[in-house]
Amino acid sequence: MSGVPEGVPCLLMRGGTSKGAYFLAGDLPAEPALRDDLLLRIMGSPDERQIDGLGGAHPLTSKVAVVSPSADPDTDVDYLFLQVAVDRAAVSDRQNCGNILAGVGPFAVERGLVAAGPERTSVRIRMVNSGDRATATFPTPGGRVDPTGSAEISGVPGAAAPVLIEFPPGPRPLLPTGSVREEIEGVEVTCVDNGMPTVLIAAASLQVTGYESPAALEGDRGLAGRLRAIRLEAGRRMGLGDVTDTTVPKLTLLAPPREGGAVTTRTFIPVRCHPSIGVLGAAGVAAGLRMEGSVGAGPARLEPGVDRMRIEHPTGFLDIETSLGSTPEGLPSVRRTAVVRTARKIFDGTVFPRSAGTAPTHPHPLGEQR
Ligand code: NQM
Repeated sequence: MSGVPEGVPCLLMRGGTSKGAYFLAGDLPAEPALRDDLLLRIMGSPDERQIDGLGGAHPLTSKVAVVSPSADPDTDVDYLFLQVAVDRAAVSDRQNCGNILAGVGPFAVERGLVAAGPERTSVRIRMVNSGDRATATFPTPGGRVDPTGSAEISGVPGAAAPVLIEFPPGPRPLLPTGSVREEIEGVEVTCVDNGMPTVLIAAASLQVTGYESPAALEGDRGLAGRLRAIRLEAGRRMGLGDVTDTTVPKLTLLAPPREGGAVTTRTFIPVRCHPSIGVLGAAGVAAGLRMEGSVGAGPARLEPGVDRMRIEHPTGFLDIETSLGSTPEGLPSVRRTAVVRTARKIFDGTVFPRSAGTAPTHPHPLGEQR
């Protein structure tokens, strides 16, 4: 053996407001422990700067999609999302990612898993992490993925081709605790799961306005402690067990809109404050706002009879469509969710992982999931 590390075929893509490494499942080890070790070495973790890998030193740019043909006749491809921690040697499959999802359809066409239509292509995707499904539709003029277009999304400079993502109802209850509103640590919350377990909290009930910058909120140690305590208990009540080391549930602070939208948000993922908002996180907010009696119903300004709503976040807004129905027990359920994102292939090539057995000896001392 020469000791020269083997390269792995990889497509680096921006998906929505996130960026990640996309792989065909067949190009990675099938054994999860070996796969995760390889991904840590590819992304450059654990290291606050991820200087020796593809990762961008933030949870939103330390993401991986693993894609394969689907065995399910109702979907074309399986998409496994993996969150690679930045400053810890940890890879988690406990959450989905709706932003990285935006790149999965174009990736499937690029890699020949799905044949492109002459004008546009729809790819039916099974999200392996949660069992949820999505259909992504995007332009493929002349049978090729064309990322150019006029769709703009807040948090991404310029414009690109729209990727319409439609979600049918998922297999899990929208209200994992069975309640529209409950009290945790003396604070009223609504625990919701429209593809991403999320705890909704009125910003005012935590003595913040909800209009602070992410940096200001991240720097508020008192707030961080209260959010952590709420999250641990909410995770338990939502059936997620001990969530100390997991990235779900997320927490979203809500305040009345300031830019003509339906609500203002600040989302913790779960320690860092998101510079915008996750897609499935936004889907949870949108569903939560529509539920009578939820903590979102107070700050929300909704247009009656209109499925689309504008969710404001620190760098702009995200437009999302949702409609709700109800379960036979009379609890709210989701009929449909749809959102437009953009995605772009940045680099297609071979990535060379750091050699095995060369983990940094001085990772960031913070031992908690960020
Ligand atoms: O909620 C961040 C992101 C996400 C996830 C996170 C996402 C989603 O912005 O669907 O997109 O919540 O960790 O990529």
